[in-house]
Amino acid sequence: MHGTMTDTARCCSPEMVKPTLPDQTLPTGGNVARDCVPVPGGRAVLGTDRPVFPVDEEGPARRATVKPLWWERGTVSNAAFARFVDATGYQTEAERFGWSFVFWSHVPEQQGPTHAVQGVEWWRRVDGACWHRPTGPQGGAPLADHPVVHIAWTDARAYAAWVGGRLPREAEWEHAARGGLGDVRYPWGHEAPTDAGPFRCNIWQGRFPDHDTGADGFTGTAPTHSFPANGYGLFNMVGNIWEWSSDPFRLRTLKRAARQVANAPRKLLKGGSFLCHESYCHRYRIAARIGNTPDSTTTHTGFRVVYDTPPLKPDP
Ligand SMILES: [Cu+2]
Repeated sequence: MHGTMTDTARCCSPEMVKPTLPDQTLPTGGNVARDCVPVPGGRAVLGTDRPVFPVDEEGPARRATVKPLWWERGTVSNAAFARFVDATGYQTEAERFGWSFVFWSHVPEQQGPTHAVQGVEWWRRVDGACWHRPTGPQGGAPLADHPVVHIAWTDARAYAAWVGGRLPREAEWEHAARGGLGDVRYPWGHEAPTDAGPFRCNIWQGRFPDHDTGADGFTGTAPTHSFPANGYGLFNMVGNIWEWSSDPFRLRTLKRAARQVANAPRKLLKGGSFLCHESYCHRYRIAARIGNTPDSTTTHTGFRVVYDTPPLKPDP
């Protein structure tokens, strides 16, 4: 079930492999409020020569040509996703399968015992957890300005198509995250976050997975437009939630025995989440990367949309 999980410590992602569901036919031309900025193209830095998790193939640093794009400044919010669902009747994978993964300390007490995922016991399977009940049926509705979560890759792709955009590729994502600063480790530069601040992103403080002190203001998601934007005006490119990209996740260098599992079809995610901490899952770096099956949904997975042409203005 966990694939490459044993290769490196990861807060990151329990995996799901589920039967394929029929596609839902959706209209296009969806119209939601978008807060977009143009990001110039150029020769992007991709990866790093100082990898923390070489097994993830963070390195070596190389160059890729990236086109100019329009970027949503934040990840897709619950308010925007609700508008999509209202307009299309779309049902997310977590809703169709009836469950999703929730971080243990967010599961409401009334939920009762939950099934822990072996090896990453802080992840709990919660029946009825989905984007509009992010901690399960016993918990509340999500906050409108927070990122939508429990989103499968297929859900992200469906939303992006509806609004006339798409998911970014890895090179595009890293280029945008660096905000014009060159070969930097974080969207704000080289300085590593500490538990004492200054707080520039939403990650874990304290001892993972027992106690998040929330010193950065959050023990779960933060609003999509929180913390200072980077040089291109983009918010929360690292931390907060993992963001699906359009690229597949393939590891080239794994030993043959591991390859079969590790090369199961996966999609690449970028950015790290509110669960990442230097002590355990130091993946709130621009070059960090994980893969997960397109079916997998968790409380810390969502997405951001990019546009090849200037996006539509929303209806007043
Ligand atoms: Cu992590």
